[in-house]
Amino acid sequence: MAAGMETIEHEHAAARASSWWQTAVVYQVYIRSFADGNGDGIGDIAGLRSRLPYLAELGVDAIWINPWYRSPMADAGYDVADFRDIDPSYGTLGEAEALIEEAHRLGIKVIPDIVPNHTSDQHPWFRAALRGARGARDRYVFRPGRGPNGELPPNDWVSCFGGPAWTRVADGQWYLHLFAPAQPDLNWEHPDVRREFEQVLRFWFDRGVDGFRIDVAHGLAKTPGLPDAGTRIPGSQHTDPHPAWDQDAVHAIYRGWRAVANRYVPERIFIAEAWVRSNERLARYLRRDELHTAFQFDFLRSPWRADSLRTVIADAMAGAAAVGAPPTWVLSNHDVPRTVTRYARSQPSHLVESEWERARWATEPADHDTGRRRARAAALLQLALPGTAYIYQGEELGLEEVEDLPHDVRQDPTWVQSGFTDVGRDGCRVPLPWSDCSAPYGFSPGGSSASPWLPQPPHWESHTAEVQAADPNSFLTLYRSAVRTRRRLWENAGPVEWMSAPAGVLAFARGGAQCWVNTGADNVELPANLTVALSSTPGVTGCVPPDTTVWVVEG
Ligand code: TEU
Ligand code: CA
Repeated sequence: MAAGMETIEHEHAAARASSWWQTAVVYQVYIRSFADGNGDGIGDIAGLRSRLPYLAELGVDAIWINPWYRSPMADAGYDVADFRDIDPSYGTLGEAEALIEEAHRLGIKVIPDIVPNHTSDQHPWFRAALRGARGARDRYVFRPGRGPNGELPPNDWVSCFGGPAWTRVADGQWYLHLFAPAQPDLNWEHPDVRREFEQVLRFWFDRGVDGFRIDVAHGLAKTPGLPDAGTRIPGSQHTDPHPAWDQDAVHAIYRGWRAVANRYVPERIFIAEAWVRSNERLARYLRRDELHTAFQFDFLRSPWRADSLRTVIADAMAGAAAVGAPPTWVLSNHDVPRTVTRYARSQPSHLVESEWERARWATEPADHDTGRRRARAAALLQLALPGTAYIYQGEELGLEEVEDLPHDVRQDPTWVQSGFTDVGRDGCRVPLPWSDCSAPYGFSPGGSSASPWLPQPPHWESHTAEVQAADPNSFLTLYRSAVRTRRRLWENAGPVEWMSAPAGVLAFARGGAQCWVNTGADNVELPANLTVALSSTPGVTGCVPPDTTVWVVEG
């Protein structure tokens, strides 16, 4: 067990002045698709452990691991049946403890995902609720239906995956699920729920984890009385107020969590996944007695256009600064189409509410060469900004969204729940290519008979980590150099100072270095006194070509 049980209240300001998480590069491990240690075609802890040296070489400060708890996998592990155990397909609790230790030895912090909005329908609490055990339904959101025989759902809320957010059980009551029917929402007004999650936090903090990414952090508290949402659907959570999202009552929960975290040394931190409608709303989660950081998703919703990117970056920095939190920069994750593919098509003129849906259904052919050039440039932009940067596994290999998965292999519940109209998120979850000339590309150990749980495209032969490690101009080599150079040029370089730049170009200085981003169609000359320290396009000096970012220093 890790040290840290003594009661130490942090001097908050002092902690903020010097903490690793304020400038961290965090790598997102989608465990199911990262590396398979036992040859069953499913990524696992043993596989992750064997690839820790790769992550150390990449130079990341921490890993965020998507849910690894015991789960029937109705939503890839976001349906948790036991928060205190590892799913057998991923390994054992002992293996998780060994992984945490070994990552720490390599200087990598470990941040699991916690899922407090809902449980699995196989969780003992929900099974008790279905049996009608006394008081058990109060831990969830059960209600009688509307209509003469209660045959209509209690309100008009819609599930994020499609269809009504309510399912009727045998005795006629309905329960709420903002996601899949196998993910019943918890009732956070119930003291059992609060107590249980604070204990789960302690369970993992005692095993040495460095923090948690909080799933659907904006969803836990619902407006009392569960009023109709009107025409607003949960999918529009990004813009409109909705009785299920971002309710003020959620903040008391996080004040309780922060008090739990504050009792540990070294510091334990929280990252909120909160889709809220403004930077002002997001900042409320980051008040000094609440969470440490929160994802800011406008960066990934921005088209590849200098004016839009500049607005998004400036707003995100101002929002975070208002509460003294570091800004966070995300280009993609396991829920949205991969960056290369978003940038591979014509770019809309402004921020897109549902950028990923647009990309999923775009009929325009994808130009992956352009997408890759822009994704490389975006990576250097991301890594030059103050605050924390998140790299979703495979981004460092320049992988594209797999848009042509056969329908019969799709696993995301979105596909079925949308009535087969939304292909969902499987295309960004395809197992990583590590080595070799054919599938499974080293994802599973040699001689394994099982295929990867989603099929990998044949051309990934030229995108393996092995091929890229040997190529000085590869994506992987760029990321490795960028993460290292970031420490030297940007880590404590101070605030962004915008510079005037031609249309289509974004330029700023931080400390003694400058970052120039050209989203336009023409070469842009660099002032003669500047030397290129790193460029997203190989072999650049003296100018910034289209779809290129350069890091420059004087002299
Ligand atoms: O996602 C929360 C969320 O709001 C998603 O609906 C997101 O908007 C959508 O995936 C975009 O297509 C989190 C997890 O990241 C996701 O993987 C889970 O499915 C979901 O919670 C339920 O736990
Ligand atoms: Ca496995």
